[in-house]
Amino acid sequence: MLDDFTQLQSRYDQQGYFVVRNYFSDAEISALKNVILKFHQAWKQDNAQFYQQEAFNSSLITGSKYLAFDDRVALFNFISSKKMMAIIESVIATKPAFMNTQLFFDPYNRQQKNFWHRDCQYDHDVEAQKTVIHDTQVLHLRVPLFDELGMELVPGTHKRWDSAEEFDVRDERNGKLSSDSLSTGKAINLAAGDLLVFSADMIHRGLYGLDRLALDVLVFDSSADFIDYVDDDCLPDISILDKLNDPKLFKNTLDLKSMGKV
Ligand SMILES: O=C(O)CCC(=O)C(=O)O
Repeated sequence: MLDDFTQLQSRYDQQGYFVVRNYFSDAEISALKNVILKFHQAWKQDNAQFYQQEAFNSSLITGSKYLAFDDRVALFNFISSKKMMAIIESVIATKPAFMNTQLFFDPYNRQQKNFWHRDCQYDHDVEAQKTVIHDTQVLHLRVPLFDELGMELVPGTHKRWDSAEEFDVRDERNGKLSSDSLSTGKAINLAAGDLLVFSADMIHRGLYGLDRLALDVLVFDSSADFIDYVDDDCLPDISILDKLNDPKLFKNTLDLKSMGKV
């Protein structure tokens, strides 16, 4: 079921992503779904207008706003479970740190189109993007809760700049739209139980449809400068830490937070 971890690391290095098929059991997905659906219902109610107008994801799933204590414990334990940590550490061997979670769903408006992007484009202008894609990147671990069309990725773009075709589409230049197809795109269909790992800064887009619901866990290398992206409320407090089987992923983040405060 699980490849040799060194292979995963080299696949990630070369392609910017890998998929582990059938990694989670039905019981694991069902327990996770139980928690995530509670979040999603409460979030949709609270954000009805945003949800109906434009949303395709929510974030801060581990926070205290929508989930009760026991559900948060269950979610933190899933994120830092042996299976998740084995994959995370296969890519970030030293001190991986938890950043955030996002939940991807189909837009309410079925006409809404998906869009190619690199996550770094929302924080950096084009010249800076050319540089930061060569720095340490945030890792997305996508856990689909239902079978879904998945994601479309451009392999190798975690380490290289866009071709002219890719840049025109991603940046909507020369009459192109960010929802146009790319000849270099590779669709990765996903089933519940699969795990997709990809670099946030590679060129990618979600594939809408099938009423998807996918949990993305975002993790970074402690040596990189991402701590300001972490919301305090998404981290476990001491009473939750006490209940986690292996809290080090979160402790690494909390350590970085406390270093920033001295
Ligand atoms: O699934 C989507 O709609 C987009 C996913 C994405 O952009 C991401 O995970 O960074």
